[in-house]
Amino acid sequence: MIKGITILRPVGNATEYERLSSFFSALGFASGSGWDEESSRGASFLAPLGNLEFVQGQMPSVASVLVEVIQLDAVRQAALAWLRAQGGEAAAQVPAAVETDWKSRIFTVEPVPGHVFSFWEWLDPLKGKPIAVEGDLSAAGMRFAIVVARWNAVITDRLLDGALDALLRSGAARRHIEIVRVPGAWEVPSAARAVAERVATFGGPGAVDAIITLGCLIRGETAHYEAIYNEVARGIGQSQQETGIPHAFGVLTCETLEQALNRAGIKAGNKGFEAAIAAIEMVSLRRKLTDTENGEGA
Ligand code: DLZ
Repeated sequence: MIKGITILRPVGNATEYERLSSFFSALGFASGSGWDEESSRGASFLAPLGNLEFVQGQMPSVASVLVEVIQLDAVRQAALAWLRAQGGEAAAQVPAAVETDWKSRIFTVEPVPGHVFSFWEWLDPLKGKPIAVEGDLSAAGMRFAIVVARWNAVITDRLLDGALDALLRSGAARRHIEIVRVPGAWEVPSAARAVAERVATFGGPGAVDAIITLGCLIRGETAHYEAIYNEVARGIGQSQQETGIPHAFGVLTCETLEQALNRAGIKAGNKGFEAAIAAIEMVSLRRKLTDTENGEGA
């Protein structure tokens, strides 16, 4: 019946409110819905897990709000960068992470006077991790097809570069990557389907472990944009579901060319790279889930 815990922290004024919100956003917290009413407002920040701890005896010398993270050093760098952007002597305000007596590392930061937070991570990265079956990120021995649309080639060529980079750097052999070019996003599902069905039809040669689909639809330049992208997404999803071959979705749907460029390696990562990584993970996961010989899977 319990759903979650909310810790309310009164803030002195609007500046502090904005600064704390900005700090927590900069560290990657997801925003909750919050509220904004006449007499008060609330900025909410979510974490996937929460707990309330009562401590008897000596309190650990940490802030009363403890945030568990992975990649503590990266979080500290993000905190430093945020403080630097605010001006002031940032480094002095964020002491280096130190080891605790509970097998973890921790640093404490006070982004706004009176609001102290401690960020920490387990020394053993597996500690506290929920037990789960997960795919690995090694592509060695895996076979892939990349189905890529020529339309908006300035974008899709970058997506293709990103996907190849991810596959090759993860250990895939170049000869195990087939590139299939199609006119536009509209043609991606049927080509992907043809490749996926080779597995069932021919078995060995030509069979691939996963398909990476790449394309770019730009609303401003695409007639019936919604209709097209719905069909493209549906067709790729259907091919995946009906053939059982993982299909990674790297078809961008963007408002503008600038947004598309940002998602093709300029500012917001390269979605081709991300799709290829997802494909590798899904092949590995599928193998684990269906590997009955080694006691995993069904
Ligand atoms: C026709 C068209 C248009 C207007 N816009 C795009 C687009 O933004 N991205 C894309 O990948 N393809 C586009 N196409 C081409 C269609 O996907 C398809 O190739 C043609 O309609 C031929 O069937």
